[in-house]
Amino acid sequence: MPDIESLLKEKRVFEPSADFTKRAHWSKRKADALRKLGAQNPEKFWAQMAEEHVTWFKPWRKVLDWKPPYAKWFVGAQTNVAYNCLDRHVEGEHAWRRNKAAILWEGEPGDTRVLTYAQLHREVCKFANVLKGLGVAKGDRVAIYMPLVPEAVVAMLACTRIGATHSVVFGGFSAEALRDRVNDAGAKLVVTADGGYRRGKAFALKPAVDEALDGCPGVSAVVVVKRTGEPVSMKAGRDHWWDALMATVSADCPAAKLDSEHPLFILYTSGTTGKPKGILHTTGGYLTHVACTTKAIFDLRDDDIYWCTADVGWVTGHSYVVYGPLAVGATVFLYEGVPTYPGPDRWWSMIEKWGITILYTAPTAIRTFIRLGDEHPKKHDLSSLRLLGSVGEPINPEAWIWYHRVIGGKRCPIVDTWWQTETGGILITPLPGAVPTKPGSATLPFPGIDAAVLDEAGREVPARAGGFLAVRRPWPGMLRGIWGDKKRYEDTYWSKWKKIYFPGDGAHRDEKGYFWILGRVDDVMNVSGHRIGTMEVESAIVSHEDVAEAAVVGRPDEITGTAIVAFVTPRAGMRAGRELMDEIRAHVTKHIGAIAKPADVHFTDALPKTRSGKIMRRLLRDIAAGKETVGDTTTLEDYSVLAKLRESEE
Ligand code: 7RM
Repeated sequence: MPDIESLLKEKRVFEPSADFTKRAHWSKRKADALRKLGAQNPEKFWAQMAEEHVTWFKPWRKVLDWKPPYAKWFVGAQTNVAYNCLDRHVEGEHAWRRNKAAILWEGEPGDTRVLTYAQLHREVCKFANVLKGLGVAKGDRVAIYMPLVPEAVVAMLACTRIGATHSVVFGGFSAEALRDRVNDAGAKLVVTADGGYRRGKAFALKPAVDEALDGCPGVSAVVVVKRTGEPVSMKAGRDHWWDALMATVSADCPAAKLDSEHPLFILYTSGTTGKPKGILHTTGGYLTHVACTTKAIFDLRDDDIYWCTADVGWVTGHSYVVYGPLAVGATVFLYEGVPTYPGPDRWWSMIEKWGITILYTAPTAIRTFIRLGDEHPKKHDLSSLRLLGSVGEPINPEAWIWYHRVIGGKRCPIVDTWWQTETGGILITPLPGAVPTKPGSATLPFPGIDAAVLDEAGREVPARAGGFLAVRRPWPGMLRGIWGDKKRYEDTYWSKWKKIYFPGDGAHRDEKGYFWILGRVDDVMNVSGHRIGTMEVESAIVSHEDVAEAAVVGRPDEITGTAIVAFVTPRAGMRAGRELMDEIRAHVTKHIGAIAKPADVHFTDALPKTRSGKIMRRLLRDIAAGKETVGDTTTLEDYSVLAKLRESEE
């Protein structure tokens, strides 16, 4: 388990300030009572959350139907996610929110847009009618491949309004990655844009869609948002401009009454081996989970301006940019571009300009800003901020303290939230008005969540001993499966112990029961908060004609958390050198995306393998990080390989 030593040295404790506690939605008293209820009667706790945070068309017969490892939540109930995110803020008790900003958006070039709840509701109804007009029906899958523009949110909500299941594919993925995901989900329609802006330049998306769709016979229509105005080719009969279609439809589209377990979205995430997993989430339980955690953890209020910096292509963008915040009627800020354009103070200037009150971002971003220097945030008035959040990877105490001091002005609580694509919503987190925080710890499970640190045999480990993170009871936002692969769902998450969920992370707890997450126990690399499977990168590298074999591992990196290091064996007679190195990096960018591009490429005659032929990435990780080899090497087939690899490092 990495980092146990350094984490154990962290002794600082930050009590919630009296100011914050006084106003918090979940006071210490409320949090304690709910924690108690969640432990004694979790179904009652979640039912209470479901009643308080979600509007239902039809009540449930049963809170939970648990046939491990399959859970159904709020059985027999009906609701609609778009209805909860929109309609109930424009009619009835909260109709005053009609003219409240739902989305504040800033493009990278500096253009801005504001959509009120009434306007967003109207756009979503119209786009839902567009989808229907193109033959999309309840249960169909729709792929969304877009830059971070408001239309991406409109498209997601429009799907949920009619019961189509969306699959958002991050706009930074390549044509090939898009093709695989479109085909795996069986999507019949793709929503995209001509392109977007990044680092001061327009980038194209539509050509990648055209390339991908060459191999997607199931897709019958493409809707294209005009963002950059760069020329694109439009295939007659298949491709349609967003604006043209929107001009033809009515703004009247009632929200479908959907079963609580109706498939809401599929989101692909990497595993240790094989192709990406399509994580499936459903309607009522997911909505309950994200709505109540958003309210409790971000303490979201009607006068907040909330900014979660994630792209909608990742789960954080689903749960804490779109569904959670809109369900509670918040004002959500969205920014299209990179943090450092046109200068290193872009984020801080936007926080000042828009009066952002809550900022939720990733440690990798925080580390980037630390390196850029304090002068950039210090140039701006950040006094509107009242709460900060962190997600995606363990935050090192130094980064936590910098975030607290330089960005939070020492007055903002920090919520370090642990969760996964699979968990749907946050599971381990501080409650900002109730739980004292410790830099580097995600603190305690959310009420109703039974998290623990277990050993291989499923026994709880003593305080400060490393073990496997586990969740012992089902929760409403949990994944319902892997799209089209029941066995993989059972094997990946439910085979380590009986009836206990295994997230794949290592962790330990301290004497106060606080959780300290140590990262993935498998080989998945977490680059800038994005999980990338070694297998995916390796197969991309090996697909280069001059490459015989490849293994990739992560090594610690100050900025991105993990940097990808590739060990490559060239085909016999092929020159190992600068040129091939550059080609390999370009090749990975093409096949997966720039996010997976190896930071280092080392050429080697052979890779360390077990006798059964498995590459021992554990040993490569030590070499990549410049450490001594620790642990068992008895399964290593050829010891001389290790020595040679080390030599080539020196
Ligand atoms: C939300 C998200 C999940 C993996 C997870 C962890 C790591 C996420 C934290 C964290 C330590 C945190 N979904 N992780 N949050 N580790 N502290 N607060 O990131 O599916 O993309 O990744 O990310 O390893 O298993 S994810």
